[in-house]
Amino acid sequence: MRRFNAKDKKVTFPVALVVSRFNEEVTSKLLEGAHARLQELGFDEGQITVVDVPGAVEIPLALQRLAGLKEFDALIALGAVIRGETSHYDYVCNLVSQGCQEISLQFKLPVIFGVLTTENEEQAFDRCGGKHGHKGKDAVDAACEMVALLRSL
Ligand code: INI
Repeated sequence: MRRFNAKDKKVTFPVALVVSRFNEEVTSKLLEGAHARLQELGFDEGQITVVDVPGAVEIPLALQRLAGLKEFDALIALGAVIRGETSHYDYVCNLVSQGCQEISLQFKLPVIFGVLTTENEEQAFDRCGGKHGHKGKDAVDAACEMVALLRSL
């Protein structure tokens, strides 16, 4: 049997994070945690690019542009879609999730989905440094694992 597992491989590489401003109290925490984790893992600032977009719907286009530059080994999408009272939620979730997946497959590049999709703000805060961990940090770990995995496959 051959098995590939890159979970604990140490790698650093050029990475870009696309961060949406909608629900900024949450997305700024996602970015803060992601950046702290990158630093912990030994990335230097020159390897890290951050691009701000207005909302989650705009994330895929920015990812597509970045992927086309061929400068990055992984891209990370950070955003927060919170249901609140509107059916807009479902459209936004579908557009951003499908868009991220399309870019990943189109460019054969890890595109990590660090976009929270929650019923309310409390659930969102629980997931960016609260009782349900930190999805910004997790996104960085997933990016590292996927880059190392693709290098080994
Ligand atoms: N964008 C988000 O990132 N999160 C949301 O919760 C959200 N809601 O609920 O509407 C949201 N909407 C804006 C959207 O992403 C676009 O920026 C906008 O529609 C312009 O294209």
